[in-house]
Amino acid sequence: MEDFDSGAAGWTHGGTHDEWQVGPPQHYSDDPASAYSTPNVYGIDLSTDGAYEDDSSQRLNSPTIDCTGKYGVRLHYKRWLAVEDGVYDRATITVNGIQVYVNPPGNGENHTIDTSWQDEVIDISSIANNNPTVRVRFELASDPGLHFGGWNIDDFCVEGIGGGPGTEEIVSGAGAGPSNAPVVKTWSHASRRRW
Ligand SMILES: [Ca+2]
Ligand SMILES: [Ca+2]
Ligand SMILES: [Ca+2]
Repeated sequence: MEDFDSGAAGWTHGGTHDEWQVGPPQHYSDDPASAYSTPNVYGIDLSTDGAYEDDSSQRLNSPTIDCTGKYGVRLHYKRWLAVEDGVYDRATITVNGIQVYVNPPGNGENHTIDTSWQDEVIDISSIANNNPTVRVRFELASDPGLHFGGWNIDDFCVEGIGGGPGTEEIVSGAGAGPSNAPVVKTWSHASRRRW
């Protein structure tokens, strides 16, 4: 797990009007008053006015994560996100270039404004299972008007199971096996590994 509290080794960011930074959020704009795990988060503009800029296109890239031998792989992280309707501003997560999250398009009045830390779990098994090079990207693209606090990310984790003896719980369904066919697969908390 990466809690960003000792920095963010291997993470990179860039883009237009890039304001991604590691540090403590300061309740500017729609940002939280404190990190989920203190002191730090990785977020967009923690220290000036809190809000992302208009006409920005900025991304945060995880290090390469080795999921060799792992199945049922999930992205699990803490989210505090504030973004205008998706028809105007888009907050996305991609894994190896494949979109796995986008904020709802809304109707101009349904902004996504978190007011507490959200525990987010996203099934990325179809992309990440047994994949030695998994890269996660958080991105925000904004239009010329109206802006909010943007992404705040904490306790980032890609988790899966390595299989092996001694596990009992049965999971079946898409993503549970290499072929994505429904299969019986051992699964237990004891076998879940975080890295
Ligand atoms: Ca933290
Ligand atoms: Ca906007
Ligand atoms: Ca912010």
